[in-house]
Amino acid sequence: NTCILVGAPMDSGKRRQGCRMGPDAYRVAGIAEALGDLGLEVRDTGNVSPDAATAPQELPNHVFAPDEMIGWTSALARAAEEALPQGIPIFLGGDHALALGTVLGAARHAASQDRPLFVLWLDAHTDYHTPQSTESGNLHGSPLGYVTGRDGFHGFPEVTHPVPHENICLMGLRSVDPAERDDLQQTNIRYHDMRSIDETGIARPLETFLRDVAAANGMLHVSLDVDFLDPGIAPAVGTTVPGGATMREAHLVMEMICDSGLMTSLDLVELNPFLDDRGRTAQVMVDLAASAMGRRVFDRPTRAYS
Ligand code: DIR
Ligand code: MN
Ligand code: MN
Ligand code: MN
Repeated sequence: NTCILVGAPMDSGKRRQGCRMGPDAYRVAGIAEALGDLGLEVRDTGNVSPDAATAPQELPNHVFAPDEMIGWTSALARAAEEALPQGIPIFLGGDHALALGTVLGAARHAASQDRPLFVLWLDAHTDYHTPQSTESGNLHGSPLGYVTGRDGFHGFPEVTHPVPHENICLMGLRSVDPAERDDLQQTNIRYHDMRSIDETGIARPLETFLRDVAAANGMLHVSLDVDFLDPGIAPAVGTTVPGGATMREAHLVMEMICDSGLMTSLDLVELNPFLDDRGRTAQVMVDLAASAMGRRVFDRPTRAYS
């Protein structure tokens, strides 16, 4: 099994800067070593640079860094399409706007394999905005709107293979803008806010989703936003929201993903090392990635997911 590290030092998805330091923070925290210790072959392809692009007039004026956003999206989609045939890419963010590109590329790759793409979105937020619905103008709140094929992303690469809403599962929600909530509720996207996770536990809804991915012979892209985690264990993010996932919940999610054998690509996003406390958030994210890739305390009989 090969792991391909792809740095995306991107800060264009929001006004608060610092996520561009994320890829090197993961490297310093020892992500390659942690994965190598699991017996995986690890290749670090360095950092992606954005394509040159100019946004068209139709994009609303309050959208932040539209040229860079379009350039990152095309470059990262290409990087994802190039990496996926060679192993499991881990995209080292960078803010969550990098997922416009990584999921677009994963969807193209899945289509080329005649397989459906599924997306697990671990986040405090739903990230379902369009350039028109976003109040902040920060497109890190829009990747799921883009990859599901919503209108309004003028000048962005065409979404030729939109991800079906029923193939997307969001977990960890606790900060949802009114426009996103109303639009999401018109769809059959799967969402689990923190209240429902408190009521059912996190394992049961995840297992249901993973079974459906397996039954459809799907590819699975996992997008892990630092703010999925409780700020107490993960302070290095610009948009902390109290009441997030515990280390135990996040760890369980990652080990179940590993057991399923279904994950084909992973985003680690929104780490802002400028806000960290002696590197501990970077370390938590590296530990979670290692768990998703096979680090474990004891072996367990592999669950039958098909
Ligand atoms: C907020 C923040 N919903 C926005 N989104 C974030 O600006 O649209 N997503 N932080 O992870
Ligand atoms: Mn996010
Ligand atoms: Mn978030
Ligand atoms: Mn672990």
